Amino acid sequence: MKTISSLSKIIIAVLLALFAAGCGRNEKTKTLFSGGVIFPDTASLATKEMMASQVVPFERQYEWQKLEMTAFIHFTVNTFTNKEWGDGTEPESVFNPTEFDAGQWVRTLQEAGMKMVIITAKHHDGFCLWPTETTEHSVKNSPWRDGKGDVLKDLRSACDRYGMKFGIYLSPWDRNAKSYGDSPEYNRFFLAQLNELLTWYGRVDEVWFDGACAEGPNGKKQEYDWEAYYGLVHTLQPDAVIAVMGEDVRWVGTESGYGRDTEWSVTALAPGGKNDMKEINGKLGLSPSSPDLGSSRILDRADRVFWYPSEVDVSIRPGWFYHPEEDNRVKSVHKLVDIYFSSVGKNSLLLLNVPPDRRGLINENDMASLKGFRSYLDSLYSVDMLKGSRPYGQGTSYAIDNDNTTSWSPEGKVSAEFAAPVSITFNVAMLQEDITKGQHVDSFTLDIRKGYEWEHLISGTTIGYKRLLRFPSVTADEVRLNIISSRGRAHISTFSLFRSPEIIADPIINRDKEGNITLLSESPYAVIKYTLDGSEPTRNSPSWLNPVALPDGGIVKCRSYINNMSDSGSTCTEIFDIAPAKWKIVKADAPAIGYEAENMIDGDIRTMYHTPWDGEIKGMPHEVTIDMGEVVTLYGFTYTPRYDENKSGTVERYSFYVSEDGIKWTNTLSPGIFDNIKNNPVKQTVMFSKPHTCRYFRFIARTSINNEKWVSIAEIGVVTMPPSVRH
Ligand code: FUL
Repeated sequence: MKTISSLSKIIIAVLLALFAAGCGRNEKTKTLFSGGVIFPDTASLATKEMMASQVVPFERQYEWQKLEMTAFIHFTVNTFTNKEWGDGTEPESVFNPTEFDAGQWVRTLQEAGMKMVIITAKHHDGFCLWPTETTEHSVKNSPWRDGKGDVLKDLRSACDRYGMKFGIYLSPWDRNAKSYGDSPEYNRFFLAQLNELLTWYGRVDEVWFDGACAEGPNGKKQEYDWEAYYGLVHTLQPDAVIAVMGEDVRWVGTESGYGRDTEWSVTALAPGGKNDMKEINGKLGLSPSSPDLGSSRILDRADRVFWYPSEVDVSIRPGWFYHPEEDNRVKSVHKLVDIYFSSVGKNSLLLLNVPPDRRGLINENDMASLKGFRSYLDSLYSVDMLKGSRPYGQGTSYAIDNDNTTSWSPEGKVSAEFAAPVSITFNVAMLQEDITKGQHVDSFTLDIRKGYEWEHLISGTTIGYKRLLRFPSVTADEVRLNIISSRGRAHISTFSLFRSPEIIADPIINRDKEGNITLLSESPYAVIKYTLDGSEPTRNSPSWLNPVALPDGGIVKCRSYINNMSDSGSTCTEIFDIAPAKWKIVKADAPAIGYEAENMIDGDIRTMYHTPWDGEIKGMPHEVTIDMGEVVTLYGFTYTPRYDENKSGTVERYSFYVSEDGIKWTNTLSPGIFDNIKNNPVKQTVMFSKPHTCRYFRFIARTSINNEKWVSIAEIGVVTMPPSVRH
């Protein structure tokens, strides 16, 4: 932290322009609606907005929101089979962590600032991490601790040791249970599992029901008894929130880590999985991924609203489970900080997944990123420059809460001033509403005054539980918060200003079609040091100046240095296979204009091949055949989904053939599926069970994530490096 400079008076004027005049008048008698409210049939939009602003969280939702950051642990047979979704046929014998230590997980996560740990007690493969009495498919039939181990028990006692809350993820979709699809029987089985989890391990603070299910059109159709599931949780663990396919906590709608800019915790989206709720959402055309769930435009069409706050779940690695080839792809401190500002800073709770490895430990690389993340946060929040200052001025009503943070509920158009003892330079603002009184603010701006001139600093929309804003450093004599519009009287509980430590952007590693590597930095004046032999880049490594040729593939590691080489960012790694320099498209369905087939072999993930989506179009399957121009040994292939936000045409089911002569073809694997690509559309690497010598390959897209007739491919690539070299 730099020191705070010369003494000056900081005045913060709060201008409030509440759109509904007089709405605060009855503040003391205002009715609050816990959890949600149904509008009267005749309600006008203004009435709906007012009623929506009176919706407040249930106590358990409020307690949950205050945690801000929680952790996910994805751990099961997939950890050992290297899969994202097991199919339920995995033998129990594969589950055998060699150095299992739940204490190490909880200590690491607690030190990183997480307040709860949620474990995948059972993922889609059906394997239970606790010695359940409901199935044989559990730890008790694994070699781990001779079948005497219980992951949940160890986790529970570690949570007690480190003062962490404890949550469970139980996948309704179960690919192992024989009864799955026989609805009443499976519901009984699921309730029995839930009952064990909610009674054997003490207090549970979050129950996470996943919505995923990928059984094909001919697969089993299970009707879940949500009513009974929720009822059991409420009876056995009344303080636990039920998340995602639950009624208390909403999935933000993406697994990228980035929440909405405008995030209302009061939504027209109806919570949970029950049929009446699904019907409401069907009528409004809403899903958790809809861009807008709570604006006035949506309220206008809705007949009720709910307190349904958002949870941003994201993995510290590309996948949810541990994969050794992702050891180099752990999110950097820079990325984690970015995610923090886009989740916690946008009225959401961050649920960060940190998957233990095959030893049963959180990997060293993940620990390093978490450590850096925590020290960033400590440094960011070390000095609240407005701490202790209090609003004053005519017409201001205010209160100072126990934390000595600023809390005020101005009514009408008033100005309030804050006095701080010293002048400040800052680049982060934090605002909070007291959500126990509802969410009100719809838009606001911050202004600063330097000398005699006021200037606009930044605008924002919703605040909610917490809003963080970042901007280039400013020094100001006065700061003004303008509430531009609000659903009734605002209740601002915190207004703080901080100075963020400098954080070095990750270098971006690109390779073109010919195989030339370019390294880019967003940090001005950064010097990028790199290596090509797998070693860690240091000050003494070569500096990147011009493109470096890497047509045959290899490993690029690089790192940005700033401040005369005294500070550096995280190491970024990219493993490249052979460049598509000699590749030719032999066959591909005609592209939509501007989305040529060549785009999928140009090394640029920002361009894509896309088949037409309009008019008379050819449906699935779409087939592409590529001539690599030379005979190579293939160990697998890669598919990179389109880069933009719109994921339309992303492939889900596929086949992959190879050929030496372009005439005789070999099928490399039975038709495959990119597990979880719909929610987590990252680059997919598929390894074959044995290598194939070939010059041509054929990728057949059989279905896309939303069953569209068209296909989109940003890049298609091959794996010619044996797995032993890649890790
Ligand atoms: C998804 C699942 O399918 C993923 O495997 C992961 O568990 C994620 C948190 O939720 O729906």
